[in-house]
Amino acid sequence: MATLEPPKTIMNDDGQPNGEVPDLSQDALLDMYEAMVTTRLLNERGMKLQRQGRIHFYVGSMGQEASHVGFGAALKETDWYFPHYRDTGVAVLRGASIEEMVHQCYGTAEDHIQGRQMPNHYSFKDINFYSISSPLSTQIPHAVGAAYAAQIKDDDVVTGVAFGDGSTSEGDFHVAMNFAGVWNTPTVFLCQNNQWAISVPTEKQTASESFAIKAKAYGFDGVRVDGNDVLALYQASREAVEKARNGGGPTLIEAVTYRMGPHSSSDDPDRYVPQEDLEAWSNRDPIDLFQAFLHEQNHLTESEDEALRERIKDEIQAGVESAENAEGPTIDSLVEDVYAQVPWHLREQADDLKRFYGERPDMDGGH
Ligand SMILES: Cc1ncc(C[n+]2csc(CCOP(=O)(O)OP(=O)(O)O)c2C)c(N)n1
Ligand SMILES: [Mg+2]
Repeated sequence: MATLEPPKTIMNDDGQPNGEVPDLSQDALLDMYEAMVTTRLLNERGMKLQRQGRIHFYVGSMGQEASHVGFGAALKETDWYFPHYRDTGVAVLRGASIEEMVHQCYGTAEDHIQGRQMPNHYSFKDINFYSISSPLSTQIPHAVGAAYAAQIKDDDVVTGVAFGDGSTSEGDFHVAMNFAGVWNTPTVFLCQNNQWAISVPTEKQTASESFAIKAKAYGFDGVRVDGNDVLALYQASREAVEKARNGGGPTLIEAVTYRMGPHSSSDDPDRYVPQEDLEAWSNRDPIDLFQAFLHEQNHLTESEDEALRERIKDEIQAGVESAENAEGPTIDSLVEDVYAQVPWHLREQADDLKRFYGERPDMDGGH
């Protein structure tokens, strides 16, 4: 087996460029940084809220903020994004507000999906951010289908789709890769190889020498990129997105990264993640690298950085207060947003449920 080339990188361990830096305005760089920091801070607060019993689940992205933000930043706003469940940063980058995300985590009446999804499984149609899915890989054929539709309609749309290393073992991944290759669809695939699928390490996941190489079998290119280097991720994604937009077909990007937190709030990684691996990867924490780059290149001062973090924390706190004072979705909403006219048997069931809770006010079951 040929020796694997190291993943493409731009920043060294001190966040200083050792390669050509992509042409990005200061505003664009700072937007990416804000999205990464917001994701980390939401993650920290979300895990605490879950431990306090205030929300029932959280799936974080500690260590993977650069992987998805660098990728998302390379797409145009009119392109569609099909997220992995760790991709909070792309929703932020596309304009989702912290308040709406916190309401979603609580499943309030102000959550526009009305508590229909698990916490932080966002869905924002107005910003072309497709619904996050808990069942693995379902978004991958959807992204290829949407790209194929755009190709037929001659719409200027590229679809970007993200998933994990474990997700490549699902049939949906292979079906989607095959159709993308055959139809030459404008799709860019991002495999966030964080080395784990819950407690299953990558060596038990695949016998391939990398995840990127899987693209070869489907007739297109795969590239391995340092997933903790937001600039390298952006650069590789930019090239792939432009190629897709110009009719050059799909690309698979493997972001080589590490899951620095638990799989989710339901997991105890101390039982299987080697401490020394975690320590080694935390020396290339994606936020620390980008922070050092921005400071050194005079894009952000330490006090501006501090003020940014305080503002985000305040927004999260305001979101929590707003969500905790909001009503839950109404019982009627259970049946009213599926059919144009609610069928009689669903109306009857909703009325029964309202009567049930009406007689038991102590149960706080709905209104
Ligand atoms: C179809 C399906 N099978 C199994 C699961 C249970 N499950 C949830 S997350 C996960 C691991 C996914 O690993 P990976 O794709 O590497 O993503 P990561 O969590 O590491 O980001 C599994 C097996 C699921 N959600 N859906
Ligand atoms: Mg994984």
